[in-house]
Amino acid sequence: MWRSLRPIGRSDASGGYRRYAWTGADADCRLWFRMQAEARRLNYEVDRNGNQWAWLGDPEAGDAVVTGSHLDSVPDGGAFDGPLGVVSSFAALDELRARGVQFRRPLAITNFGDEEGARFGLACVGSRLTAGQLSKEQAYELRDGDGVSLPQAMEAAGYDPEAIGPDPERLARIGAFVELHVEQGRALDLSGDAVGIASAIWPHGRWRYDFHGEANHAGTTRLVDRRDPMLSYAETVLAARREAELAGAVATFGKISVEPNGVNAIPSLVRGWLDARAADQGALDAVIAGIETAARETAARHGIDLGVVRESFTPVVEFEHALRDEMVRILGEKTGEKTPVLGTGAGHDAGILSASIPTAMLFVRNPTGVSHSPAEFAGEDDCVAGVHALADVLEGLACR
Ligand code: HGY
Ligand code: MN
Ligand code: MN
Ligand code: MN
Repeated sequence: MWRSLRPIGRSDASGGYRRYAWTGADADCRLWFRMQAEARRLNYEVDRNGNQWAWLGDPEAGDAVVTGSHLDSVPDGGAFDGPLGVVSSFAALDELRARGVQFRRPLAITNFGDEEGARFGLACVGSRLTAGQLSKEQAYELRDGDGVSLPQAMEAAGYDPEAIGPDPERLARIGAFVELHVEQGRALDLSGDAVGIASAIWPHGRWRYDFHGEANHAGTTRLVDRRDPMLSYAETVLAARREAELAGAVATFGKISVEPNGVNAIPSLVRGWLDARAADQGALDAVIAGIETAARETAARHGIDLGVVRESFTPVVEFEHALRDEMVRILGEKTGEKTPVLGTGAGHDAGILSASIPTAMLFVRNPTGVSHSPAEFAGEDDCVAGVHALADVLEGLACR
């Protein structure tokens, strides 16, 4: 199963993945998901927002146990972020069938669309739409770098963008959602555990900084006559690192666009995207305020007009204690050990859905700690341990 998925959307140049929403690679991933579902005689469906579901049992019966993740990636992303959760869901179902368990609740496996937001700039679009955290109007505003709108991209991929919108009836039929995910950090590597359970997702958001200066000739414009936005952008990036260290947060300017983007032209506009996260809201507020203050100071000094737009924000997610503790109990019964519980700075579909349904996450050890990079890794034994843990949790939730 893993081998049939791995080549899809993989760049020979970087070894990373380029599985962006509603592109050919995304379509190939979706076809892969459908084939896995139909090979297991699951009832396959696509919801109004393009998320894929594979059902065992009657979806209408209610109180379903759902597991899954996403198949899309960041630019040159790793092989495990998302796919490990979807592959492990199918493998855990195979294991439960091999155990001969009787399912007492409907079970579904999902692939949530556009979780990384690599193409349209907003993370978790599929799950946000279904959970009613992104309106149809807001979704219709999303555009990729070529100016293609989300509805245009969906339509080109054969989906009906008119249908998108909240799906509370679907969520009302779900009793628990569990997402298995490769750990995006080294906590499990440091603790010596193959599998962990999530306690919380840090509050995090994305801000767009627009530095407007004055385009001019790179060769004939004296330094004193320049209003160069690249200077203010650069000073703001350095300030972001300083402010993050002060606040005990993380802040990243990982994406930039420059107009007119010519080697011999002083830019008229430098647009930088900030990703900031912190273990608590106070620290996040402090780092965001500190960065914006520093940006306004450097912009004033260089005669630059500054615009700051908050593009997305996800408040802290405390996973529901009852489901989390139930998972600790189930795994403790099976393994005789206490599965570690750990927080994460990474956003997930489970984080979005936790506002609507009881959700939980399982993490699988990543000895490199690296993610959103081709260097992301999880060892085969740990992946198998993740499948066993997910199967144990699903059995405890849906079969007893
Ligand atoms: O950005 C994130 O934290 C997630 O991987 N989408
Ligand atoms: Mn990711
Ligand atoms: Mn992910
Ligand atoms: Mn996710």
